[in-house]
Amino acid sequence: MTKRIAIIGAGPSGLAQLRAFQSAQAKGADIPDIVCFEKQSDWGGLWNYTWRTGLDENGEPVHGSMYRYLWSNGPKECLEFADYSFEEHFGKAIASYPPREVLWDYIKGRVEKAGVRDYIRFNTPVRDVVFNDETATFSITVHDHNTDEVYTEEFDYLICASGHFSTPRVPEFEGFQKFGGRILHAHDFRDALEFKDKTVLLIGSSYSAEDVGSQCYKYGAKKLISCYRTNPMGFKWPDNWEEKPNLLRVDTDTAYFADGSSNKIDAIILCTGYLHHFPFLPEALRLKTDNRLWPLDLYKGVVWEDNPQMFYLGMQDQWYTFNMFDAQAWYVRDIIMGRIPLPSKEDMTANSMEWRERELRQETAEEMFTFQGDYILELIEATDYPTFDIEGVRQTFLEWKHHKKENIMTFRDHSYRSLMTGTMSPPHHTPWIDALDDSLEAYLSDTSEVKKAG
Ligand code: FAD
Ligand code: NA7
Repeated sequence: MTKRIAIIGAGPSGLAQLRAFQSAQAKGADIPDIVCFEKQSDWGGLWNYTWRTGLDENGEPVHGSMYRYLWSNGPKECLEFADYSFEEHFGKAIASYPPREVLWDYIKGRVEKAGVRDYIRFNTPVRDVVFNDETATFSITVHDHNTDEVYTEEFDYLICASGHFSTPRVPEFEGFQKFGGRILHAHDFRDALEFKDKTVLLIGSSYSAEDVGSQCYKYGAKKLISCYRTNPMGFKWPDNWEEKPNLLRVDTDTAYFADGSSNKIDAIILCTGYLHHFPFLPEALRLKTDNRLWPLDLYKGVVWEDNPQMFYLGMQDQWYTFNMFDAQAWYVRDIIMGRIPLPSKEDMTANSMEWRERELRQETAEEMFTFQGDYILELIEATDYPTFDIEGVRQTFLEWKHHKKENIMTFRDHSYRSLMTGTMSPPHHTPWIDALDDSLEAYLSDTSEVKKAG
């Protein structure tokens, strides 16, 4: 009988899995039955923007953590699909740091071309998973919000691609109960205009603090204060942005920091990261990890070692994104299709431990993206995913890091060469700081947003 596969999530990872199977089918292979359950009403995962926060129209926790005006935080050349270039999608070369809507369009373009939408059951969150030892199958219970029906189906394989930047980590600081302004997590941040003319405190020193703060600066915040627990971000900030050590407490309108300083503030944005959260999984199948390059219990970063009928995609901290999800999806496909044999559980765990030990030795950003690049290369060498110039991507990451260090407010004005087509990206028509319209139309047009003098 044809094997059945369930995929949880139609974000970039789940879509990579659909495309991987479709590509095998296009080359003449028989593929299993596939059902992809997606909680949202459309595909694209985090890239499918929503204005909603809290609960969605069905009472489900809102998945989206992306905000208006979000532009890619790394060069698009580092995430380009090896089987579908930006040039193929847009019919021309485009600049290197596209806004969210442009990247969403690109993600959709590949899967529309592949014709895989019919595999997806939208508005259908997975509620519960049970593995039956006697039948070696998964009973997966879902809630179809289209018909308001809860039902259960049986599957031979389960691929969890539900993302891990959606459930916020929300620490509490002394005085939060009495603070008079707004306190929110970056997960609920949507429109930077809300903070125009305000003094905003950002807690955290990673990507969200850097980018949410930059959005607020761009759209007219009066002052920004970011504070760190371990290390400062250390960029050359604009004059109205101060970086301080950790927050000790707040009162109704003032924040007090570990260096003894204090500041009046209007709002607090917790940029304190996300939890790997799988409320639908039983203990025996549940990945437990923080946001890092090598979570344990996953052979080759994808196979659940305790039960190799279960896989996870995209659960690592991400330097590489779309092309890493592809590498993983092609690898998982080939295990399921019997093209890649799995070693014993002991050998899988031993292999994972070697990667973990190497991970623990990584200190610099350069070492970390080299580590992830080596991992991806190992996966793609085992499948027919088109190989690409990982060393070239590493060089692009290096340039990106350098450009950020030079000027955090202008790094998005730089251009890089595509590692897939060899084409140099053109500069964008408007410097990022002046480009207030983040729509696809504005980005792809030739019209500058900067008014010419006179
Ligand atoms: P997601 O995109 O999170 O998709 C997971 C999908 O699973 C969602 O559609 C969700 O609805 C669905 N789902 C979850 N639970 C269930 C359930 N129980 N049942 C059914 N469906 C479920 N990456 C970049 O490359 N460049 C960037 O500039 C960039 N910016 C980012 C900015 C922010 C604010 C965040 C949070 C992330 C950013 N990322 C960026 C990283 C991002 O994680 C990846 O680009 C990508 O979206 C991950 O894809 P995914 O499919 O693994 O997860
Ligand atoms: P990250 O990269 O996981 O970073 C979380 C940050 O939050 C990090 O600086 C942490 O400091 C800080 N943190 C966590 N808990 C606390 C507490 N209790 N107090 C102070 N600071 C804390 O998450 P991001 O949201 O920035 O980025 C996630 C993705 O979103 C990323 O891939 C982007 O593409 C967008 P630490 O250094 O651990 O001391």
